[in-house]
Amino acid sequence: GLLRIDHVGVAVADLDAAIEFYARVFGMTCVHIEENPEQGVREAMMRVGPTPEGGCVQLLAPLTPESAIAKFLDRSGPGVQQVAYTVRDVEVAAAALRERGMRLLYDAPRRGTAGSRINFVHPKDAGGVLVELVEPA
Ligand code: MC0
Repeated sequence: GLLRIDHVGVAVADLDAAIEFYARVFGMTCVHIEENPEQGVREAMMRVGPTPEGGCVQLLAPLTPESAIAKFLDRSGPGVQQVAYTVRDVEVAAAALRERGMRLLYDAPRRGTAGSRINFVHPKDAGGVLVELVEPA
């Protein structure tokens, strides 16, 4: 099952400007920056509060015009793009959700932030929310 909220993903056009904004306005701390070419993103993890228990906002900027984030920005503008949940085993969690009628985007997990293994539930099956499953490294 789902263990906790891992992060909330927010699509942004300019990653550096968004990092500065979340730090200055909300007092969040940038704890990780990574480029993920397979996902077409440059992303930053912004920790909420002083300890990891506070969770993270993940800022997502597009690497290419064809990427999922570029498409999202074109269609919807900046804003919440996904809600991600931590799971112990992404394949087990994906199988359980498939059994409940959800379409998973990938047959096999792909690589996410910091060596995690990830999959997604199609937003059309989850009430308009792109749901990500994250098995941390
Ligand atoms: C699209 N739709 C969304 C949505 N994206 N609804 C809610 N949240 C989103 N993020 C809606 C569209 O408005 C459309 O609705 C319908 O879904 C189908 O759209 P589509 O044109 O068929 O599909 P696309 O091309 O927009 O793709 C959507 C899809 C794609 C979710 C399949 O974005 C995708 O593959 N996402 C998974 C990968 C990803 O998001 N990577 C970036 C984060 P209507 O009503 O108009 O039909 S990388 C990441 O998250 C990693 C680094 C990590 O955390 O570790």
